[in-house]
Amino acid sequence: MQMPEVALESTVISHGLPYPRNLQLAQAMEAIIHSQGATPRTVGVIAGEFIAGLNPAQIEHLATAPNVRKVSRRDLPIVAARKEDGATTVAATMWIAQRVGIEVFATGGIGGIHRQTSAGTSSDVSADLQELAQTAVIVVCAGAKAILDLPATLEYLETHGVTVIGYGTDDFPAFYSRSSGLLVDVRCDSPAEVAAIWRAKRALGLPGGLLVTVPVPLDDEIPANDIEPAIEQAVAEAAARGLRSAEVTPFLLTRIAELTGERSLRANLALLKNNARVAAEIALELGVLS
Ligand code: PSU
Ligand code: MN
Repeated sequence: MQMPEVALESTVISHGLPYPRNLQLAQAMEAIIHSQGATPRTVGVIAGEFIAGLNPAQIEHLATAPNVRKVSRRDLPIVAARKEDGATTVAATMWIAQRVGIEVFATGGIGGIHRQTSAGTSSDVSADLQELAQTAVIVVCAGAKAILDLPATLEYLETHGVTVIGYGTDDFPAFYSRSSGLLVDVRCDSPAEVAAIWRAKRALGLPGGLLVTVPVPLDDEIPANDIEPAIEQAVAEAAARGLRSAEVTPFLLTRIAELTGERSLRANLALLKNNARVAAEIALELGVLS
């Protein structure tokens, strides 16, 4: 039997949360997975080497070092060739996890299709979506932030054959908020139900991953009406600055955290820990029959 393992990403550590909360969070997610009886494997790049299972010193390095490169799929050959350090996004973490045979991955929010600016500039589509279409890993997240165009993001996933599961919900969660007002494809209320859909997908020979969306815990939710003004302000500022490519998501995340203060940080930490727990339960379930 394969040891139940859960992959964790490192962009959220280097670029998604401020120090020292980022380091505490990375350690807390690992501890939760351990306490469930599974093994955490935080993924990142150290001196050009892809590592699934960073040691505590390496995690601390990615939490504290300035200018660690944000590594999505397109950056993998750059950091490998130049022997750089890197913090992996959902896309790059999935790719590395699949390579070493890890089937379950816990994160906060996936990237997606960005909202159009008022100037109508062309859309920015995260490589996370394409990775879900082609790489066989179960990604456990709290949906995606409403900084994105969520209807367009779900349409993309549908077009590319990515099944979207609501864990204990019929609604696609919007990260800080428990519902986006959009529906998921199917609701699962237990790890066994998720495992059954995963096994069926594999048995049918369908490529790609599975997206398991878990609403933020009730006590830490920020209602959509409370968060929307901060999102609109941040999106407008990003457009005004002419930000592009990989800069956009970290800017929006940082700005919303600044505009909403401790409240958004608390929601962010709560949902990440909750997702670690759910991912460990799914990994254990997969281990039972494999
Ligand atoms: N959304 C969040 N927090 C994050 C990210 C997204 O709420 O930390 C990070 C993840 O690592 C995700 C990446 O894979 O941003 C997406 O970046 P881009 O949109 O540039 O693909
Ligand atoms: Mn992008």
